[in-house]
Amino acid sequence: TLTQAEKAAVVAIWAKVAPQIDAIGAESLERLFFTYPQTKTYFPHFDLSHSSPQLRGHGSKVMNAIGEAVKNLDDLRGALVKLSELHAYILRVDPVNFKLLSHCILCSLAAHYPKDFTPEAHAAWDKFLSSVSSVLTEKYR
Ligand code: HNI
Repeated sequence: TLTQAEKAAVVAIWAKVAPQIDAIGAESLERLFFTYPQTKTYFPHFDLSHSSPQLRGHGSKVMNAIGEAVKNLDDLRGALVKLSELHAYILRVDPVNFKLLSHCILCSLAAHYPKDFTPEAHAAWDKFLSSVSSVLTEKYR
């Protein structure tokens, strides 16, 4: 669980991301597919070229879900239950990919908000994204 200070750090950066959900989401996915091309195998039905409508659309879905998680830091499991079932039972995404996506989200945050992305903010977001990933992958077990 996140400390009060970590929760505050997550919320503070989210306030900056919220108006830019599309851009940050699409960039994070683009980083994922470019850096770890094996992750593209989950999206054979998508046009994954730079800034395609599908990339932007999916990026904003993912970031909106992160936003829901930010609003429910004390009940991540409740906030993400539907997505957890979707990723486990229907999509069957290998859990390793969640670490890769989390890393790419961190890179986008660092690139867009360099002043805000202090070591403390980095650590808080890392912990937050790994909690989100744990919830989304726990149904596999
Ligand atoms: Ni994920 C669909 C959120 C990680 C592969 N994913 C979604 C949707 C959301 C979402 C929201 C849309 C659900 C809906 O339409 O009802 N995904 C998240 C979040 C994370 C995550 C918050 C982690 C932080 N997903 C991943 C990872 C992969 C992944 C790591 C694989 C590399 N997700 C998918 C696929 C779909 C998907 C595939 C379906 C896409 C489609 O529209 O066909």
